[in-house]
Amino acid sequence: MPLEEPARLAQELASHGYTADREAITLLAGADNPAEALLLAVEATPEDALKLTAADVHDALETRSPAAPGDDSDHGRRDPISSDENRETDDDHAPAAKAAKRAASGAKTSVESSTDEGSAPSTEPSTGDDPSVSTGTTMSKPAIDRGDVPVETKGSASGRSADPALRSLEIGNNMTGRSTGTGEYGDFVTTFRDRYKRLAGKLRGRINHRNATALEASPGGGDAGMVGMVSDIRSTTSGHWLIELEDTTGVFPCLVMKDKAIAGLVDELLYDEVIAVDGTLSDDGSIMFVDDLYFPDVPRTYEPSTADRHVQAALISDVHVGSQEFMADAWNRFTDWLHTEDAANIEYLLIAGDMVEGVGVYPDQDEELDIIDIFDQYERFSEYLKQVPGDIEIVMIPGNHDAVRLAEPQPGFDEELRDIMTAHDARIVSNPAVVTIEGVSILMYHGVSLDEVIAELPEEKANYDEPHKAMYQLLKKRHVAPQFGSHTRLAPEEKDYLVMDEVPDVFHTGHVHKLGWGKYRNVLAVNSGCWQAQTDFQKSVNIDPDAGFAPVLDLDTLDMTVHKFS
Ligand code: D5M
Ligand code: FE
Ligand code: ZN
Repeated sequence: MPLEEPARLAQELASHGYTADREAITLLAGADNPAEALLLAVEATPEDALKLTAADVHDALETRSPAAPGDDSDHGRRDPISSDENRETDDDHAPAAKAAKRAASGAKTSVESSTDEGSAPSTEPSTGDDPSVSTGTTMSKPAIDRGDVPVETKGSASGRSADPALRSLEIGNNMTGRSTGTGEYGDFVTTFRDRYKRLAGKLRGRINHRNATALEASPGGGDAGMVGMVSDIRSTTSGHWLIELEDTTGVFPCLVMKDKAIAGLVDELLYDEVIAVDGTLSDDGSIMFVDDLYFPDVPRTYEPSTADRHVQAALISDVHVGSQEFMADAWNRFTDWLHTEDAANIEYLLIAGDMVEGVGVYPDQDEELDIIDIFDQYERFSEYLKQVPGDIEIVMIPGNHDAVRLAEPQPGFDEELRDIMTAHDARIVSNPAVVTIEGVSILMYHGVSLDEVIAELPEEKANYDEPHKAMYQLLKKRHVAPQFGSHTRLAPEEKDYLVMDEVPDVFHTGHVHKLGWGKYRNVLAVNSGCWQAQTDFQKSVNIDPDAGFAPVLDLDTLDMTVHKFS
């Protein structure tokens, strides 16, 4: 059998409009005549089905063999849940129904693979002690040498047959369908009050604080502390820093002297983030001299959760289908690889925005479009997505190139777009959203604020070559986009969905098209690169994208391996 048979079969199935479980592909690949088997399976599968399961293939092949029973008795042999119930349908997004379906297909899968139970999953990537993860600076990129990909045989199937019943995936902070904002000024006040309330709550216990009005009324001298939102930062003529902090009662000026150790923290500050300061009041009580400055931050002792079994998630973003620079070859290699034994433990695929190139996102962007209609772009994206094994759970959030509002939080795609992308029954959720997979919470955020953080902060604290460092800043501020106005747009909602209420175990962003990861107080920050080669604009500003990489996260250890497909 040719080496790429499984991948070729997956593509062939995609051209017929089906995705397929890996096991279904393996069964086809193991048939005497895979091409013929594929046609039989396609014929035997109802047109409204979106995914071919191992049971479908089994049925199709069995039905044909002389000894095979007829349709009815065939059903009797199978799992009690009929294949029709087991299929993914357009209108069936209810989690319970989905869980039931997955459990059902899990039951089938285990039946199908029972013959090769003994084979061990021997080809999983060895990432257990990848030192690059903790340093966050070097990359381990085991280049995919397609010659090394083991030939798929029927016998190897069980090693990578996942039991969907073991899976769990929950979505939090999803504001899709919950937008309340009208864009009025009053809405912004509501959002900022909520931001203040929630972030101040994380800081109050750390200092002895008074509100702005109380500070103003105090006679002066003595210790003072305040929790506030940064409303202004100015340097004084003598080089000190004047920070205006605002709370729900007013604004109070706080002075950070340039010779203080904490003066170095001032250039990490962004407008509208919430901090606490501690110090003394001036004799006349008009200003506070700051001795200490605190961010809501991640506790130093934070212990992330891990999955109970060896299972992996691929974290990608910025696919940019529709752009002339979309790297179809790299994408094809990636999805081919997902069908191999090497990728057997990858049961989840997270896509952090910019599925398509979009239209009118930047001036002159249309000159580099391959597909000019936005819906056609999503149609094509959906075709590319079908190459992903049907038994991988997909979660996606929008980015600034996607066809949803630009202002954040961005709701998940509307019905029209969802209808285009039904093949995988992907979870389509808001930007940002928290995805908890088998106990591991992953904060997904597209990352537009990274441009803002990188522009505002000193090079060593945030830069495009180490995007994870800019992510550390966001973790420290416990907010994905504190400052808005130049790159980031804010949509005022009743609640500030951009606040990180809980510390995530993993923080996944994209947008800057650079690959970088590292740990900040045990939280893994991953910026996942892109699938788009350098655009003319990027060339003009010297952005050298990391295109065609797939970072793969071990959910049981939170170690990362990066695979290269470009
Ligand atoms: O963002 C990709 C990266 O490139 C991100 O850092 C913004 C930057 N970028 C790309 N094109 C432009 C233009 N035309 N102006 C400003 N910044 C740009 P993405 O969201 O994929 O475009
Ligand atoms: Fe992008
Ligand atoms: Zn983007």
